[in-house]
Amino acid sequence: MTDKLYMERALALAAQAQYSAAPNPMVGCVIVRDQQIVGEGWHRRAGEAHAEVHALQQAGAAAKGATVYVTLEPCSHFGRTPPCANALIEAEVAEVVVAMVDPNPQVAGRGLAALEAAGIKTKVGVCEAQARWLIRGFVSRMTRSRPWLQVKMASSLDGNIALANGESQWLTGPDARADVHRFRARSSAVLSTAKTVLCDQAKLTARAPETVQQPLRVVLDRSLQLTPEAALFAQTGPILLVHDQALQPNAEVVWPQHVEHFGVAADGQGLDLEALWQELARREINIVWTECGATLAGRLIEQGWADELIVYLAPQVLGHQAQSMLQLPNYSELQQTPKFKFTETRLIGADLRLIAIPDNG
Ligand code: AOF
Ligand code: ZN
Repeated sequence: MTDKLYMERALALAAQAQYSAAPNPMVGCVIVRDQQIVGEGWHRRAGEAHAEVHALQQAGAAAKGATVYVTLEPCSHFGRTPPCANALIEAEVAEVVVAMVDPNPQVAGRGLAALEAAGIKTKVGVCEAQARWLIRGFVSRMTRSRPWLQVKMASSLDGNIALANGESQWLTGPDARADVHRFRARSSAVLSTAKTVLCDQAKLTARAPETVQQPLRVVLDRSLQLTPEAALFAQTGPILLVHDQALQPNAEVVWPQHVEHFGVAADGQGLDLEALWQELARREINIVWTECGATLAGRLIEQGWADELIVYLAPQVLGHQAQSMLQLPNYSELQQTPKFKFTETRLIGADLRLIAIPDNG
């Protein structure tokens, strides 16, 4: 097998932790000796052993002189666990092939340097694009100090989300809705607005059977409209209500323990989202999954915050009098409109799921 095939196996192992690794990155490791896989491992969750440790354990004495494939540069720091670079050196492996350098400033090349200093051969960049995409939330938080923002939309084939009278449930089928719950479960936070929460009686929890960690629920409630009676609060699990810092939450209202208020500046555009992203990154949120109406979705796209669009298209048409899925300015030239490129198309039950990322030319 080639480097690429072993690394693809390591990536598949890493992805096993897609519901549990956050805030840590998903990492997979394969140890190969004489063209045989002698050890495999992946990092299950923060605080537990790293991928390399599991793989080394499985390989035992066979690790000596072996080639190690890891989807992320082995760590060099004492975090919640000791450095993997040291463990690899002690096991006397011959070569370490990594998909990408760790963007964590505590590591950032030091793991590879330590291996090389110990006489271990290193190679970087095998399946790098796949590895980066797999841990795009972690990379975003480490390199941009903000989470990776996914914006979910569900519409009719002609891009509408509701009839003129507001009827909208349900456009997409049960498979698409189950798919949404898996996305929620893979994210660290679910973002919505007070309006959506009130209109849809949304709970914003992840209800997929795969769920290991409930995402933080973040609701933009600029003018403090929400009251503790909303369906959202019936479910325990942390909630962050973001409001205009010029307003004070009513001190007489008793909120459940799991609800926290967070004030940011606000102007004609709305709440200061940059301040929110920073706060979410501080709370180690890697991926934010957004489910909201046309106004916030339009703003996130218009202002360039949306890193990934996930669009479910239902096979029905609502017509030009229905409500569009996005509120955007009245552009006068096509050149001004936000552009994307499709990265994936897939049937989910009877609906079509499109994934697109910004195409900034
Ligand atoms: C690796 N292998 O499997 C993972 C790595 O708090 P800790 O000790 O778990 O360290 C977390 C950091 O270690 C994380 O931010 C990232 O830089 C790196 N993750 N490194 O060698 C692994 N999960
Ligand atoms: Zn490590």
